Amino acid sequence: MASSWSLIKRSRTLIHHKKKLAFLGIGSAPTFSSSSSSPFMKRPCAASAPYINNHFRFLRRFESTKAEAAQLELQHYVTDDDDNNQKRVPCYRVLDDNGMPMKYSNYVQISKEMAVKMYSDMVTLQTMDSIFYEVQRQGRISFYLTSMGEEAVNIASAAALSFDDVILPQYREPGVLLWRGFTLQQFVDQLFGNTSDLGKGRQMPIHYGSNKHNYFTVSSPIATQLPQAVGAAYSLKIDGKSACAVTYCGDGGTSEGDFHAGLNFAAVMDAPVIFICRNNGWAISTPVEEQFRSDGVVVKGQAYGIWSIRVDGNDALAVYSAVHTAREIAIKEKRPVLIEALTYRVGHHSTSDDSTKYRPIDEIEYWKMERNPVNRFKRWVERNGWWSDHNESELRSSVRKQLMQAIQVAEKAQKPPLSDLFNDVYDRLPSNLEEQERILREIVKKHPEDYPSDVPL
Ligand SMILES: Cc1ncc(C[n+]2csc(CCOP(=O)(O)OP(=O)(O)O)c2C)c(N)n1
Repeated sequence: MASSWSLIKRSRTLIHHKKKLAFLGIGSAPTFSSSSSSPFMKRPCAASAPYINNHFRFLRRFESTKAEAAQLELQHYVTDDDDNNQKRVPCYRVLDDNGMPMKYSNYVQISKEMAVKMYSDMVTLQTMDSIFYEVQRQGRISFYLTSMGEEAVNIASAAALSFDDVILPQYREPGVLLWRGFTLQQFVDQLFGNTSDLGKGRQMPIHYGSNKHNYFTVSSPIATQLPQAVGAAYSLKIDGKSACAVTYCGDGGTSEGDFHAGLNFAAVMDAPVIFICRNNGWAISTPVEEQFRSDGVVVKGQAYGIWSIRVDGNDALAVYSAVHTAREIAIKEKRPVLIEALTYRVGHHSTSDDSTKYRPIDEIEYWKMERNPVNRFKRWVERNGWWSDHNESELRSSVRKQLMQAIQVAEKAQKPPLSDLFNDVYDRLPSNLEEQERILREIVKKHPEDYPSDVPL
C-alpha cells in the first residue's frame, strides 16, 4: 500500500490529470461557477414549496447516491438538471456500501489494532447515543444531541490525528474526545452537570471540553470555532510545533460569516488548519438545497485558494485516509486543507426537535440501515478476520454496563455550589458580578420552590 506521502504526491500529479482526480483530489481543481445542486440531491424545481416535494427529494437523494457510486470509476459525473452541464467535484470513497474495497481504491493502510479500536469506539459512541437519548427522555438530563449516522466522521478523523493536534469542535463530534480517552464517566458527569464535570455544570449537556485532551469546549453559537481554529493553527506554526488545528462544522455552519472569515484568514496566513465539514444534509429543518446553490461545500474551500476534497463521510477508511493526508499537508506544507464529508444526520437535530415533521421517515431509515457507517466498517473488519460475533456481544454488553454504572454515579454526585457560577473568569470578582451574586441569592431565598434543591448555596 502506498505511504501517505506518496499519496500526496500522487494527488498533486492528479491535479494535472483531472480525469483521474478520484483519490485525494486535493488541489487547485477548478472552482466550478456551478449552479448545480447539493452533493446529495438535485435541487427541486424553483416553484416547489418547502416540504411539499419531500417525495421527490427522497428519490433524488437515492439517485444521487447511485451517481456517487458511479464516481468510483474515477470519473466526474454530470448533473442532468444543471443548466450548463457542469461537472461536480468527485467524491473519494474506499469501501462500498457492503464494506468491500472498491476497484482502484487507494488508501492509507491501518493496522488490526487501529481498526479494532476504531470499530469499538464507533460502537461505544452509538451505545452512548442510544442510552443518553433515553436518559434525556426520562427527564434525568435537560438536553441531548446524538451523532447517529456520523460515527465514521467522528472516529476515523480522530484516529488519523495526533493527540498534539488541537481540536475545535462544533457539537456533533464527541467521538473525537472519546477516541482521545475522555472516559465514559467524564461524559456522563458533564451531562449531569455535577461536581466532577470539568465545566462545573455551567454549560448545557453535550458542551464537552477538556484541556488534557486538547479539545476546546463546545460553544453553542455555530461557526465561532472556525476563525478561532485558524488563530490556534497560526500560533502552532509560529511556535514551530509539529501539530495542526482541526475544526469541525456542519453544512449549516458554512452559511455563517465566521466560516468565510475563517477560510480566508487561513488561506492568506498559510495556517496549518484542517476544516472538516460534516455535510449531513440538514441544518435542523433546513435542507442543504435551501442552504446553498453551490456544488456543496468543497468548492467553497477552492474558492478561497484552499486545497479541498470531498469524501464519503460514511466510509471510515476514506475519512481516515483523507484526514491523515490532510494532516501531513497542513503540517509539512504549512497550509490549510478543507474536507467535505458527505454523511447524513440520522437522529433528530437534538432532543428539542422532531425531524419527522420535515423529512420522510423512509429517508431516515434508508440512511440508518442501508448506508450505516458502523455496519459498513464492521463488514470490512470482519472480512479481515479481526472481529467476531463473540467480540461484538462482549463489547456491546460491556459498554452498556459501564454506562449504566457511570450514570448511577453521576446522578448521585453533588451539584456544584452556586458560587461556581461566578468564579474562574476573574482573579477577583468585579463589583457588577458581586452584585449579581447577591441578588441571585436573595431571589433563591425568597422563591426556593423555583430553584433546584440539590444545588448547594
Ligand atoms: C450563530 C447561531 N445561529 C443559529 C443557531 C441555532 N442553531 C443551532 S444548531 C443549528 C443548525 C446547525 O446545522 P449544521 O451546522 O448543519 O450542523 P448539524 O446540526 O447538522 O450537525 C442552528 C441554526 C446557533 N446555535 N448559532
